[in-house]
Amino acid sequence: MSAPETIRSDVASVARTRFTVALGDITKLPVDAIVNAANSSLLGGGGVDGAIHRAAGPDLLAECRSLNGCRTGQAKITMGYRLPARHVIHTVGPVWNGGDHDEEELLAGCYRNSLSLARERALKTIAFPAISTGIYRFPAEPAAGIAIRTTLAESKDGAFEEIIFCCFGDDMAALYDRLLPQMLSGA
Ligand code: AR6
Repeated sequence: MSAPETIRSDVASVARTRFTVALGDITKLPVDAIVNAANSSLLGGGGVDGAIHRAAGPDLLAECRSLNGCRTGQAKITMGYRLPARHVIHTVGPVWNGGDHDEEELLAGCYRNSLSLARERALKTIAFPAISTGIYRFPAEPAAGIAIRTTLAESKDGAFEEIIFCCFGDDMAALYDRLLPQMLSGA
């Protein structure tokens, strides 16, 4: 997988899964599925959700209308339409509200349920944005820890070839570049 507008570093592999950090726009990635940090309406919004709907075109919104929304921590799948990605997995992260409202478990659910849909469809290459860390204000470091821990646990069966953490800024990419080797070396 490669894309002109992303910079990637190959960080580590566990079993048959390669874990990669990408810096740039997730809508440019030609993977089996990109994950959308959506809201419970699934009808679009700002941030990465807005970017994905703009790049995919109106057919994505039409399919999303048929899904009857999505609960926080859950995930639903659509086609990718004009995106280079074949599918979009829409998940709804928790709004950060101090940390004692099940935010961590709900965020882990986003990663777990997204990968569960990918596994059901035999999708092998999956790119995640840093779910909940923008408009929903989840602190970046604990969010990255949850993302890595949960995706690692879900890939132990070798179902995925590549899991990409697509970071939309240097600070987020540096955080994943630091945490990934640390956390994967203990795996
Ligand atoms: N590619 C990759 N990552 C991106 C992109 C992009 N094109 N654009 C933003 N990010 P956010 P949330 C990063 O706010 O916090 C929407 O309105 C961004 O820098 O997109 O889960 C939805 O409809 C941040 O690190 O999602 C919901 O209402 C990460 O993606 C709400 O925002 C997530 O930021 C969801 O908020």
